[in-house]
Amino acid sequence: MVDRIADIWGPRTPHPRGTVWPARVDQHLEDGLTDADVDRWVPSACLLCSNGCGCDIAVKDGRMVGVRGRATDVVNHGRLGPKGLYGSTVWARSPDRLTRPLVRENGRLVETDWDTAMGRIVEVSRRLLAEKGPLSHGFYTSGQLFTEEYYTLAVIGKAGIGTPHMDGNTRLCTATAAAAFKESFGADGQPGSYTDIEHCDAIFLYGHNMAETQTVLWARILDRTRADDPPAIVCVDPRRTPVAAEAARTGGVHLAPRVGTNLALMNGLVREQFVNGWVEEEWVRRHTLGVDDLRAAVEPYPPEEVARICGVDAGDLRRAARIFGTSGSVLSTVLQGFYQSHQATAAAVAVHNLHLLRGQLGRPGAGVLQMNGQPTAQNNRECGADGDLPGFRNWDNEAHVRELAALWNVDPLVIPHWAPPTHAMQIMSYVEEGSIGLLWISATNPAVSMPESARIRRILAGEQCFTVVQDLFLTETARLADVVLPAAGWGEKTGTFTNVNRTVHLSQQAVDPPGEARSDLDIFLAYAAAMDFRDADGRPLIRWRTPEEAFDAWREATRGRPVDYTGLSYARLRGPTGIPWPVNEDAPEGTDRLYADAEFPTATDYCETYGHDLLTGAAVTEQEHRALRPDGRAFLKGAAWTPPHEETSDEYPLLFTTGRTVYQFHTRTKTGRSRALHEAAPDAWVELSPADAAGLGIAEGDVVRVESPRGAVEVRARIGQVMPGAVFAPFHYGSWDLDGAAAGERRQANELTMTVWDPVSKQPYFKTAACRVTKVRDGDGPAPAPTTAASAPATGRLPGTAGGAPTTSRVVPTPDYPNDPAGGR
Ligand SMILES: Nc1nc2c(c(=O)[nH]1)N[C@H]1C(S)=C(S)[C@@H](COP(=O)(O)OP(=O)(O)OC[C@H]3O[C@@H](n4cnc5c(=O)[nH]c(N)nc54)[C@H](O)[C@@H]3O)O[C@H]1N2
Ligand SMILES: Nc1nc2c(c(=O)[nH]1)N[C@H]1C(S)=C(S)[C@@H](COP(=O)(O)OP(=O)(O)OC[C@H]3O[C@@H](n4cnc5c(=O)[nH]c(N)nc54)[C@H](O)[C@@H]3O)O[C@H]1N2
Ligand code: SF4
Ligand SMILES: [Mo]
Repeated sequence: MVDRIADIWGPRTPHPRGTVWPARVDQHLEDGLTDADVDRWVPSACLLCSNGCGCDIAVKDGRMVGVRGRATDVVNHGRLGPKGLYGSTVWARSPDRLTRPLVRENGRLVETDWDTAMGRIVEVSRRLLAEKGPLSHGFYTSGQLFTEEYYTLAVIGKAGIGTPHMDGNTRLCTATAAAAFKESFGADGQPGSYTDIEHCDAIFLYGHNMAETQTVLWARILDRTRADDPPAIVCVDPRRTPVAAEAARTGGVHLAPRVGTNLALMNGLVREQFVNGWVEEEWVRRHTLGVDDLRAAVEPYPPEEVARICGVDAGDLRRAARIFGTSGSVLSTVLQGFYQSHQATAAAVAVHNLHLLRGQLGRPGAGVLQMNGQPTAQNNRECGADGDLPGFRNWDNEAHVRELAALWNVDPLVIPHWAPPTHAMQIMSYVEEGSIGLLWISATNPAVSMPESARIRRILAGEQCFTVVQDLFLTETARLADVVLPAAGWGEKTGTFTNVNRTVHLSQQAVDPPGEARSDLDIFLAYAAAMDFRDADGRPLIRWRTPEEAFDAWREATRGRPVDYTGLSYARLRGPTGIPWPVNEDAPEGTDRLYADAEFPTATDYCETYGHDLLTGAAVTEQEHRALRPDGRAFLKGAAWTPPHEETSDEYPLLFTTGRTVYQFHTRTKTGRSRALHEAAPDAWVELSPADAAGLGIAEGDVVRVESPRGAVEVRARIGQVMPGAVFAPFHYGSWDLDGAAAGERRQANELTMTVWDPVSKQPYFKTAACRVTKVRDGDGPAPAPTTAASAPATGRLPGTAGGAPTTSRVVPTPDYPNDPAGGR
């Protein structure tokens, strides 16, 4: 029995390099129930991060009462992490679930029936379409719905209404991953595989606290670093995370760059490859474009200059570069410390540059994982509810638009493709100005999660726009809506989703949703029916009714595209494991790793974008792209580092950055309702370095005020592991407590962040702002921060965070995993 709050990664199963990761089945049943109490187990996958661990849901008396990892699943080999174990099922029975639609009457939200709620939406929608046309509609969705739901919404938005104003919170999350893939390789799609962990010599984690944010993947790494012949870990993070600690243990390097200087650091690493002759010249000549421009772009970044800009040691930079340049196989992972920080796409692309220069792609151990965060972010990008065109099609390519028009039997002119799709922050600006008169928000809580919260609250509360919010709970955002629709959640509906390394899972309905709550698919279908969207022949535009029919329709949209689902079906997905796309006649078992033949989807007629200048975001034209004749070669692209938008000053001398703790998921609507997870991280805090805290007269647990030019929070201070000059805040805590009490805005990290975004990916910068910290009063105990992982106190003197109900963890015989280079079928 294991307390998985205290033991985050569970027991080790170390194993030699090149062998299969052993299977270990983790299980948690609520309230001391045992296997004998469970009526049935329903196959699914965990929806609390992008890792997508295969699991079965325990059902008793029509209720979800626990989860068990699936030993046969290629993703997790049976394991689950603290969020998956303790946070997957409890929220579903929470007494404050939304069970009936709400509409605003005289300023207040009141319960109503579906006909009334949907009737209001349809009335506004029809009126706006008649008076102002399609640009009056905006859809802001999620990284947490299912494929079938995104695809349906995409068809509604693009072919039913014809609005370019569609995006997901994926813009806040993994827009940069998608953008970086498109720039380097021509299309979205994860090159690497989790199986690279078993084979590599070194693992580089860039702005990625994997130990807390994909705990099961980190357990997979620990099972190599704690065995013989471990890979060297290199960590790029301004905090001393568990990843950084592992770098020290394995003889790797922890580079802690000043917040906002990632690109300078990357340029330094790339330059070292050239200077030391580590570039695989022949591979680069055959498979890439742009090496001379890249060499010139990184020339101004010798180690001493990088040291000056980033505040890292020049020797450490050289050591990290040497590990990259001399290892036989390297795996890199990238996440929000890059995607949400200054010059995001350029920095993420620089990781590709390193791999391309060294020919480190497409074979076991040599891979890139531009990570996702949300469990279904990938599907939104694939299906195009985020504004992209479905199937990684290029909105700028008339032939791609015609393919979709033929598939949907609509006039190509209906499908918005006259300008780039509108990104989320721009959608909010149109809502602010009132040119978008109907904003439909599904499965996201922007009042807490978007930057510059005061502005977002003002926009959503304003009279100028009619807002619909579709959620499980009355969130901060739902409280500002005109209509609130009660949704069914995970386990209460059926659908598919795709994890970081392209593995598709079928998540089956285990229980009924509460009250009148409906699946997001049913809600979108009901809207489409009420709006009576028709195709060119007058038939209903959307002809599917069930999740499976929606999946089959989506599968057709992937034919001939890189994201090829043609070999997948619900029947196939009911098997023992998720299956990574592409799945087709050539690859019936799916594909573990892309680009094994170093053939990239860059041909002008095939690619998803013609590309951009990484410094300015200026678009490359079709003609320019064609003239380069990329024809399957990857792009090497560089850019100069520029100082971040908001630098420190006398008034705001510290750098503010934000992120996560292992125990909470986002705005906590699920994890906050689990007692174990809630108590492990019950309230907001900020992390200060011991040096800064001493200078400001601040001790552990003191209440401090943190201010930026946009707002302030008052929370307790953890004297922690962040580098001097930086202040770290978790963004999980909104203005309402989960027991329904108002907590005020004084603890919401996004009060301080700013409305700026990357020029290429348009991802907002949650990780750079200037701030000042002052002490408000003495504390009465330690900060409410966990004492484990990256939030551990610098002194290490506080008791360890614990208190998870017992879970079981059993090592079981290791099955064969399809496609696994170390032990597949
Ligand atoms: N427990 C938990 N797990 C999650 C989630 C969750 O909410 N909770 N959310 C999921 C989602 S949607 C996402 S997107 C992922 C995010 O996963 P991560 O990206 O791993 O998480 P973050 O904490 O946002 O940021 C990672 C690290 O970036 C560092 N950082 C901050 N500024 C900079 C900088 O300028 N440069 C560099 N190099 N690093 C910087 C921070 O110190 C932090 O340790 O996690 C997923 N998994
Ligand atoms: N300062 C700062 N801000 C950040 C970040 C950061 O690192 N720092 N990270 C950003 C990132 S990467 C992300 S991903 C976002 C996350 O930000 P949000 O998406 O706003 O966070 P969640 O709390 O996951 O919101 C999801 C909502 O969907 C609801 N929901 C869950 N399942 C379903 C369903 O099946 N149907 C419906 N209709 N609703 C459902 C939940 O109750 C919840 O209210 O935050 C971003 N904001
Ligand atoms: S690693 Fe992610 S997907 Fe796996 S159990 Fe944890 S939260 Fe769920
Ligand atoms: Mo995310």
